[in-house]
Amino acid sequence: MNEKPTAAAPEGLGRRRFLNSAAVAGLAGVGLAACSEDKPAAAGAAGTSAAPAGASSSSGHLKPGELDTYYGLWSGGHTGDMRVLGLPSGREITRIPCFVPDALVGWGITNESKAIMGTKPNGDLRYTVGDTHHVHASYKDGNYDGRYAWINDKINSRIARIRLDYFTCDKITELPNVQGFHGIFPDKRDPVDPAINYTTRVFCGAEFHVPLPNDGKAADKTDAYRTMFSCVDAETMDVRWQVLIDGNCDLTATSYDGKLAATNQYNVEGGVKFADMMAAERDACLFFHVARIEEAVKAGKFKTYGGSKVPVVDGTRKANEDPKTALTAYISVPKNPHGVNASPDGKYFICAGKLSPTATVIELTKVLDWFDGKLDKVDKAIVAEVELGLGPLHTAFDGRGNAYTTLFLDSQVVKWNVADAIKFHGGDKTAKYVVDRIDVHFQPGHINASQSETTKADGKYLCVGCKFSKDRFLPAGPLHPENEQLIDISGDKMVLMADHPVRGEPHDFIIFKRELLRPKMVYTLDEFPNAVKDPKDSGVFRKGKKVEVRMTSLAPAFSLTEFTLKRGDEVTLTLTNLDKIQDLTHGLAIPKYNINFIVNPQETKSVSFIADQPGVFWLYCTHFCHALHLEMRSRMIVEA
Ligand code: RUQ
Ligand code: CUA
Ligand code: CA
Repeated sequence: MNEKPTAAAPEGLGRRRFLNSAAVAGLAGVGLAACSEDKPAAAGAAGTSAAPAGASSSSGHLKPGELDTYYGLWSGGHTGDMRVLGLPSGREITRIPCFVPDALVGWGITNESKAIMGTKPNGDLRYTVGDTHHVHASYKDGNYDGRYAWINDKINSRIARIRLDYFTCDKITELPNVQGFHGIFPDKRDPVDPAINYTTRVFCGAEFHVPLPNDGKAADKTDAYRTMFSCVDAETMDVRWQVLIDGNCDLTATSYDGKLAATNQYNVEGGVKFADMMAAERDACLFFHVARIEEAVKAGKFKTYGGSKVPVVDGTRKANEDPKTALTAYISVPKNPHGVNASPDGKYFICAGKLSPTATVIELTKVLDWFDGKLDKVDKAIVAEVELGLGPLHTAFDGRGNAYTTLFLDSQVVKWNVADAIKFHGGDKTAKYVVDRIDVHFQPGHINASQSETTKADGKYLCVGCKFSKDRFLPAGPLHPENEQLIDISGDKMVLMADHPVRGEPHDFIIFKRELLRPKMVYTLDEFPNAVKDPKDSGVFRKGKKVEVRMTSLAPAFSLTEFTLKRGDEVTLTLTNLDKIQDLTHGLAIPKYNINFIVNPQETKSVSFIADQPGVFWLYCTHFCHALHLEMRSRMIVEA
């Protein structure tokens, strides 16, 4: 077990070698300590293998052993998690639980995950449902920097942060004063300090307007309902400030210079009934002047609402009519728009019309001109409003000047050229801005292209999230999967490459080059203050009724073969996995105590429970780790 990884046998093979030789060693009764000489892999899967840099065929099908060239981060929808895909194959590699418990990793079971998810005073989880829609990652110099991704929970207005080194959720923040938190986008740099060329804020738009405070006393006063746009600190995950607005927020976009954020609005009417929300012919794309908002907060020009201490500035139309002091600008766009996306050249935001067959192109320098008093009407920042087809929703980009918009009602993707659309809108009716159309199956919502909303948009792959799959897959009962379709956009014509069923229901996703991530494949013990660093530190430590059980795992054994508790003990069990080899994960289940979780190499987790059921309980390893995996058990005795 002391051979060093070679180029021909990359570190990723550590576990296979381990399994082969450790099985023999284990069966022969030889100790396994030598295995820890196997070097933990530092930089992991991305880019270390000899896999060719492309799909083997136009279907996106990769040969066995070939690695994908792109990562995809997908929202899981109401499974409340984030999914990690490899592209172009479309293979799902893992799911990262954040808002909803997960029985594999023990998310919502372990003390560490419960602390992130949030608990009630009795220790139970505060929420066990979630509805994730939008995933976005942190930026540096206009491209993803591999630090973080963020994802929203629409149901309980929470934002989760995923560390992209370990692919785990490390913080969750609940936004105050709002409901229906939907759009999310990190800033791409600081609006004033040029040295800060990376993400420090995440903007969050909330859809539903509610009475403020929402205490059940003012449900009838619907014209006093408001929603807010929130700014969350990327590092601390505290809510820095909020903006009170008219209308609602739907999706969110940010400019490459850090100066502007925007949200599209489908309900400027402020309707609380279905028909009221579609009354107006035009709604809005609402812009936020980030630097001015932060100045206003600094100057104390804010209020607070309910029990929250978060400063709230006034971004309503009435309070922001003077461009020289305005914090916000409402640009009129038709009708119930959905989606606002930033073009990779940094020039435009594009709103899709949904109930209007158009897309509206807004030039950002002109929006800034309005704020500077150099443009008399902010609506003059609209440089194109062109027909695309029925039900336009979301837009992606190829970095060659083309936009790709989903047409929900037409079940199509339309490829159109932004510069030609602007020419056409400007009066040149010979400008043919529609380049291509392709049928998709069926009713597409989200769309994204490889590297789309970065300065490195590369125009290779386009993925379309089709909301209905009808007859595209084997029938499997009334719940149909959705259909994620992959399209090759490297040529003039779009080419459909593959259908992929996914369990409901992903919304948005991002696709980026695998080189941008350097995941760590093994933890370090020091990351866990409660680690049990040596099997000799294992044992049962009692202080009255409070009992700590500390143990380690090292294939194929737990450090405690048995331990004894008394009925009624308040137990905290801490488990550190001392195995150092990549992919050597153990699980720990406690029958009848509703406990299961895994520990990855060098990881520590803990669970707390009351030993209220007397008897003998076989704790066992739930994650296949070794030829003697079945034998990997510990006997928990709870005395009556
Ligand atoms: S929304 S189908 Cu939740 Cu992203 Cu547009
Ligand atoms: Cu340890 Cu299976
Ligand atoms: Ca409307």
